[in-house]
Amino acid sequence: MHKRDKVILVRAGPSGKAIPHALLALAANLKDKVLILDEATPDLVIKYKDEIKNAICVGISTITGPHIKHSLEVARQIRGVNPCVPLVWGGWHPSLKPRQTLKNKYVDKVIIGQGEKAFQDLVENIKKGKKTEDIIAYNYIDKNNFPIYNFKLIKDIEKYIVPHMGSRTITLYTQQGCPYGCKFCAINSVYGKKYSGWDIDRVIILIRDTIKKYGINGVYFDDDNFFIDKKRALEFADKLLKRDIKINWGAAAGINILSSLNTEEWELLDRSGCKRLSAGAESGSQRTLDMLNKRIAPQMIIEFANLCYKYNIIPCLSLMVGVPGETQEDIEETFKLLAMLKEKVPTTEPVLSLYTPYPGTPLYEVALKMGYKEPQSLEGWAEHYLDNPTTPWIDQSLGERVKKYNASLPTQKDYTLKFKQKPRISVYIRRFSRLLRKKDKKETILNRYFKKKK
Ligand code: B12
Ligand code: SF4
Repeated sequence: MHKRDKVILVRAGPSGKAIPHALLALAANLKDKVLILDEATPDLVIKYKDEIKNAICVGISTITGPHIKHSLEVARQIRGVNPCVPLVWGGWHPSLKPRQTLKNKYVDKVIIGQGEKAFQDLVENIKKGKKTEDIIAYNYIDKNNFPIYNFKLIKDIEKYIVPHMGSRTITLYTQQGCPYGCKFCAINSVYGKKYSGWDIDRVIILIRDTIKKYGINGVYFDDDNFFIDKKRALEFADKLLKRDIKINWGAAAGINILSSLNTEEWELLDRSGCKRLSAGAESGSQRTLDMLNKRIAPQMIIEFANLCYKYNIIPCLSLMVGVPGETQEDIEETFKLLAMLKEKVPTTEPVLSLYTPYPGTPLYEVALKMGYKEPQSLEGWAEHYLDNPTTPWIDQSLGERVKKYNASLPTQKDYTLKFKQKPRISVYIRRFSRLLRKKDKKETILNRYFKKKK
């Protein structure tokens, strides 16, 4: 008989090429050997059946939505290979719906919230044959428990290096929690309003090492809002310059915070290599923005996009329609804002979605009152995703309108062409042509990269 010697960690379904931050964080705290199965499929389970037969336990990470379907398929296959292996579920969905998740026959334990320490303790208990609670929650945010980027744990690191911003961009995650309380967002229901982030020196060291080891030239921060602590974000930009680290970078950012940056601070972002800022603009209607507790005004969204344009940064804006309580007028305001952005700041990359209620958010309660029916099983949650309206106040035609809008958006390449043909504001022509030359160069590197991969 073989010794049970490995912990298997699973993220099933497409990942958008984001590094499996959660799995790395769990793995970094374990004393045992770890096998990470990312973008796991039932076939991959067969490939690693010997490891699964000898596993101590399997940790499965999932968010709400189609990932659950993939996770269940993989869990079923794992059970087929090893009927006794404990299946431990964690991540956003199990954290938000622990009891319901536990009812599923492919779930033995659920861990709520940050899993590093809780999972480590559970694995030790499983090894010793000790009984534990079925739902485990260590309710804290602890920055010492943040993901350690031991990339060696990932079988094929090249898979996560994407041709984006730089020709070789990687995603990193350096903060957890958020003190703001946007009413559609789940974050506060798991972590309260606590927030913590890595020291910037640690982020800088990691980037320097990753450049050396993997030749990356772009970093995109997967943090919910890189600018929660404005001082920290600016310190990052400043230290990149001071330490002469040449890299393109991007991050998600709150428009409320970016609106308070002065000229010097915007220039610092530009000089440090900031190339992309993604922000939740959410709506063109002040009434809706207030309902969402966004702390911004439509005018601030336009100003943000303009400032990005001025400082050579691509503004990516996500917006939504169909928020509970929205009127037709509010919805039209959003379409008007999108049209205005297209006209005034054509570099803007907008994405429009239908509002989707997520459990644990304040608006979710409103949605339930307005007739939204909650899925009653883990399988039911697998059908819960954006643009699949199950909300009675959103009619089919709004869904069609959103789809049509998104389909009408030019690709990034089209934007490039637009700028080449007719730069809008003369004073920026020089800056942008510089940027475009770089972009052209990037595309050839990109093509070569793909050819090489083939
Ligand atoms: C990066 C990111 C993305 C990336 C990559 C997603 C991916 N597939 O990995 C992209 C851009 C593709 C994305 C898309 C979407 N996302 Co997203 N995304 C994030 C973000 C900002 C970071 C995720 C991350 O890597 N965190 C870092 C790790 C370290 O933290 P963690 O995942 O929470 O893991 C910890 C614990 O949860 C726990 N844990 C996690 N897994 C496990 C497993 C086990 C066994 C255990 C014990 C513990 C455990 O321990 C970990 C370490 O502490 C989160 C917000 C957040 N703060 O996490 C939103 C978030 C996960 N996304 C969310 C949503 C809604 C979406 C979209 C539906 C939105 C959209 N606009 O389209 C899509 C879904 C598309 C898809 N099919 O994946 C929601 C999910 C809410 C929910 N109920 O599940 C979140 C929470 C945002 C929010 N604030 O509400 N997303
Ligand atoms: S949407 Fe962003 S800023 Fe708002 S609470 Fe969530 S993480 Fe924080």
